[in-house]
Amino acid sequence: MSLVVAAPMAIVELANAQLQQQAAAAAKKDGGGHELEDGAADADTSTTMGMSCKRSEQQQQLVESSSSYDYDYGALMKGVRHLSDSGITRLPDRYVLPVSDRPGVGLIAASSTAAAAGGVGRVKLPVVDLAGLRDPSQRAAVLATLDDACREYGFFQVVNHGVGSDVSGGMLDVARRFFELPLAERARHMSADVRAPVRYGTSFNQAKDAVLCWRDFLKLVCQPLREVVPRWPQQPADLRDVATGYAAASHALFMEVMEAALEALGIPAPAAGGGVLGELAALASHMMTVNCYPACPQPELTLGMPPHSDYGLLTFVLQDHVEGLQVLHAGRWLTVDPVPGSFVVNVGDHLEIYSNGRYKSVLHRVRVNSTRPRISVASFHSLPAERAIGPAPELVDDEAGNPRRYMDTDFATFLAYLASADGKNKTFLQSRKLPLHTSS
Ligand SMILES: O=C(O)CCC(=O)C(=O)O
Repeated sequence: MSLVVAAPMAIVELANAQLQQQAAAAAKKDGGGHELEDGAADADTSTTMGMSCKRSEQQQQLVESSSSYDYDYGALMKGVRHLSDSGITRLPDRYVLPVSDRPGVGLIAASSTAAAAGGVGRVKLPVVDLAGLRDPSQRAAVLATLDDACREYGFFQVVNHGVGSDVSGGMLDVARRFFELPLAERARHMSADVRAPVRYGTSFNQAKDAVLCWRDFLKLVCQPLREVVPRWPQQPADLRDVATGYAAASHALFMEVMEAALEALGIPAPAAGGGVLGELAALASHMMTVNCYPACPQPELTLGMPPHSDYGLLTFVLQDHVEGLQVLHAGRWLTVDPVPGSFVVNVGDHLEIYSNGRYKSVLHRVRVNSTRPRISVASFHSLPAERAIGPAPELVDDEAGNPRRYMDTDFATFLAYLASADGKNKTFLQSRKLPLHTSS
């Protein structure tokens, strides 16, 4: 990555860019005595270096000494919406990050840097205009923007995409109403099985996080859509209809942007039904995570989600009007300005591997705030889990100085990484990198 922040993005804040290290020993049982799959909670969508949210020895002692804010683990597994609704005014110890991992670290330095760079406290991600992409006279220019964004930031926003506000607004609305349901109704969907078509839970990886994150989630497997929908929640009564429409729209958008990304990478368009696009049209993996970040009594001490990258090809994030998503760029955490009606799109680990490192799967995290609850819907798109992904042959050329940079990867490799010692010290992507024999 370049060490200079390029023009389209304004710097919002400088936070510590260090990744957190391995969490303390995984909790094997939740409060209700249910067995939890080790490392499974977010294995379907995201990867951190180790499982972040390390607890310092001092914090551990605090927890063990049972302060009044050290809630029982089982109670915390009811989630942060439950805690927030109970009117707490202090963050339970279990959510307090070590000082060096807190979101405000480096803020003062960031403000002055932002001022020097003319930043106004908001980040505008590069804009990919799909109306332009659909216009033959503008397509090349839009592809160039997409290519730059994926190389430099790994993030961009998509506008003029044609997904109606009834579809995306409806999705955000039904998501909000889901988290307003009584806890007993939401809790019906708790599951330790990562392959379950529906899973409700809390934190990032509730089976492993030593420090919990201020997030509740609902994960919906979206492929094959017709088969999985009957297993989705029946409450709110319109959830299945609304989420089905949204999932179909998200998949169509993904296919269009993926086609553009392959063209921008210079990978020749295959005959109909061929190539990666043909495979994706026949069978893709698609998971939707609905995130709920309630107002938090002490947001400066915790995160809604720790630094992580996404496992698939592309992720599409729909967010309400409340900011919170931060992207790591050139060692700085940049807060994404939620542009109404747009989707924030990011490159996942699979696309970094497939592009042989030309496109970047970058770390991102979520901050929370003390007054406004936030809802986001992240749609993770990729090839089927068992399909091994390696660099596209068109992008590997030893003689031109483009050696193969990554090993082949599939979901089994990912699970093995989570269980291995490597998971303590490297990101998943780092673990898939081949040693290069040149200085580059
Ligand atoms: O809430 C957001 O804006 C981002 C969500 C995210 O990064 C995720 O679900 O992996």
